[in-house]
Amino acid sequence: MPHRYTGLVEAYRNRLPISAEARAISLGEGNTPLIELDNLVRDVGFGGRILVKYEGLNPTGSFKDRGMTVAVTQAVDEGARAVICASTGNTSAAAAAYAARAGITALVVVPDGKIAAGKLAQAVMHGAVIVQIEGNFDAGMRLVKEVGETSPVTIVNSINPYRLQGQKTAAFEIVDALGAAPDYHCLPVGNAGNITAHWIGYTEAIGQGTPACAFCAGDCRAPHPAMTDRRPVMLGFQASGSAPFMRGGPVADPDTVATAIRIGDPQSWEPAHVVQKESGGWFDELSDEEILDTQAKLAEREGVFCEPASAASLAGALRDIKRGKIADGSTVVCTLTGHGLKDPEIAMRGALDHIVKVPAERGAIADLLAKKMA
Ligand code: AN7
Repeated sequence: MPHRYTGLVEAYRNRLPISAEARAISLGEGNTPLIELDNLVRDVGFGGRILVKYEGLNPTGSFKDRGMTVAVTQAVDEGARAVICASTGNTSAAAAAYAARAGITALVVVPDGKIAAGKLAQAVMHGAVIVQIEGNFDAGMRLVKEVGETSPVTIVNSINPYRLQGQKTAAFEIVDALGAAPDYHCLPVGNAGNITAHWIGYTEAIGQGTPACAFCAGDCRAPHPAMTDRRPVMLGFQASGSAPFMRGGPVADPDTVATAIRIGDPQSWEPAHVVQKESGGWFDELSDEEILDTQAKLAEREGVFCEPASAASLAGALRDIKRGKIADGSTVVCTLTGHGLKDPEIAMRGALDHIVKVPAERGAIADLLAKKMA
């Protein structure tokens, strides 16, 4: 039987609060690979498994597509003609693409500078109205909420509960792929929408509802058959210069090389604490240097290229394995939230050290190869 994968809304319609008649606005998102990190596990001498959920392989290159297909499908079903978001980059890329697909307007509010080139390029190409404000993500978010109260436009940031519903499907895919939930699940944390969405997904996967879910609020009236009998310990990692969960409150002027998670006032503050408490997990922070080192190590040792923010999940996991906070023998899943090509400037910083200039002669290249193989 021919089978064309047509995205999350079709794949999980019976687990999403979307009407049976709603036309799915999809780009074939989801169904991303769960890659086993054999080399790195050997390098660090870990007796368990580390797998990365490579969300950078979604259509616009980040996990935001999971949330956006559901949020835009619902918005269009309700008759919306425009969507709006504040964004550090990936949400705006996804909103722009799905709005283009639906034939509606996307207005994206981005911080002044500090947005990765690839993400801005996407918003431009998909024809979004791009508004650059004199302020950071948090200021943009406040502005978008105000506009949403008075103008006929649907907010597609993760405060839109349909976003988290779409993003919960990543947990379903992981449980499907492993046959059970992993022992630990590590994510980079900005607004904390994604870690909350994963917890909703894992909780539904054991046949229950969760207080973090805006639809069932812990009292799921239509529980689905359990797919697994346990949930992972959830670990959330922030960049040190932008770590409100570590400081115990908002950070006024967040700064990090991982611009995707340059967020000082997380929108899912309370739900994320529910996740931490219910799962027995923790938050922690990583320096920019640790984040970039891990991004490079993953690319060099495993052939997997993620953007800086995404590397925070693996950097945290590797450190907690080393410290013994993650038990040896465990199965650990790290979400790689975005593709490395999103932020070419970061990747190219070290390029001059990597590129060797030689005359266009066979001998020069043969010499180089011989040196490398020696
Ligand atoms: C690559 O695009 O908030 O904790 O405006 O792009 O759910 O916020 C991006 C967030 C992690 C954090 N990794 O997820 C935006 C935006 C990447 C991201 C996060 C983001 P949340």
